[in-house]
Amino acid sequence: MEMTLRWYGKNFDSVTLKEIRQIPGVKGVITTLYDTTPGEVWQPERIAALKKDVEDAGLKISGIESVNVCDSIKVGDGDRDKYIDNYIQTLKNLGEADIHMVCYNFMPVFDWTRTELARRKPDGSTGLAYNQKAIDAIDPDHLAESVQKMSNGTVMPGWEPERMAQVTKLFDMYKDVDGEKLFDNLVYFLKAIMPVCDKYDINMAIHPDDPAWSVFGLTRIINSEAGILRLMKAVDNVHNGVTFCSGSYGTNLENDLPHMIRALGNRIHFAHVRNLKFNDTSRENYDFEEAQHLSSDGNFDMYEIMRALYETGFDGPIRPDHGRMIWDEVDKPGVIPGYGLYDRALGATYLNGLWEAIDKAETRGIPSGLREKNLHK
Ligand SMILES: [Mn+2]
Repeated sequence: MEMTLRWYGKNFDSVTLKEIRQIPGVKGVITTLYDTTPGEVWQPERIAALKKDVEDAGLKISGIESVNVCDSIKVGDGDRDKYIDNYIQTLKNLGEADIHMVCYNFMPVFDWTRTELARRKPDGSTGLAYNQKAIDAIDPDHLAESVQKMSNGTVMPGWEPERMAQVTKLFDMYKDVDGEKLFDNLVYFLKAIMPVCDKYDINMAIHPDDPAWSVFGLTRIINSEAGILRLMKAVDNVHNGVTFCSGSYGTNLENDLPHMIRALGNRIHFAHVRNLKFNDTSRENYDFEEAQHLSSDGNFDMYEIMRALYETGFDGPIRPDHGRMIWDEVDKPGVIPGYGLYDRALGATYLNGLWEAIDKAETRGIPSGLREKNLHK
């Protein structure tokens, strides 16, 4: 595996490339052209400039998160072939720039959904959280006001007031798109882009729905083992692969994360590894918050997740995922919720430690006599 950090680009991210390079074991970044619109072709000179920024700092581009897929492709309207051609051109331009991993998602209208961006924990740090009651209190006819109230005035990415007028139109676009239609449109898109991925060896890595169920009546399909394996089979090409995001698949406790990793095997091209802490798992008051990466701080066994990745021979980029805000970082201008420096750096270090321990136990071996003796203590 290759440890990386997500970086939004020098005009958008409060974290600098110099800071990222100083995190032990981090050699690359996962980045994007944050100010492009879904559907637009990424121009070679802009990709080259981004690459130069990263390489001048002594790092490499380990992959793109994300090249977003526009709504025409997702709903499969009359413009989709035009936008697929644009997407193919973007992939070609990335391939020419020696970039070989592209993360994307196929969620209608909204990307990830949380109800709080800064829930305070007992130690004074803050993190993102989800509460079902807050979601259920939203009146779909007054989405903008409800969401603002819900997030205490902080605006979630993708929920900006100026986008809200558009959102009503978007909901309308998706009103006849059920799970089967969305799946067919995704397969259509993937089949169309596989030739350029084959030519440039680009690994497409679909990000799961977050949370792992449908929200606001919009259908979502990439949120379970059966769903993702169905997609792998429908377009059976190694370049049709997965971003394994533990914090997204893991929102549904029925998803057995290590089992999913082993089932997906070499189709995992990118990993987001983070922990969640569940406070209530009843249907009406389902509540979880993003926890520190450590196993003991949340509900996931991080060792088992890393061990499953190790055992499948995972060699792609991996990154710690959303971090908490600690050490007063929240006051830094431009800091993106979940994407501060410090807690993600701690996450990277912890994941590197787990990986080293797993690797050394495997490659050095533990004398079996000793193992047995300890087991029976
Ligand atoms: Mn993720």
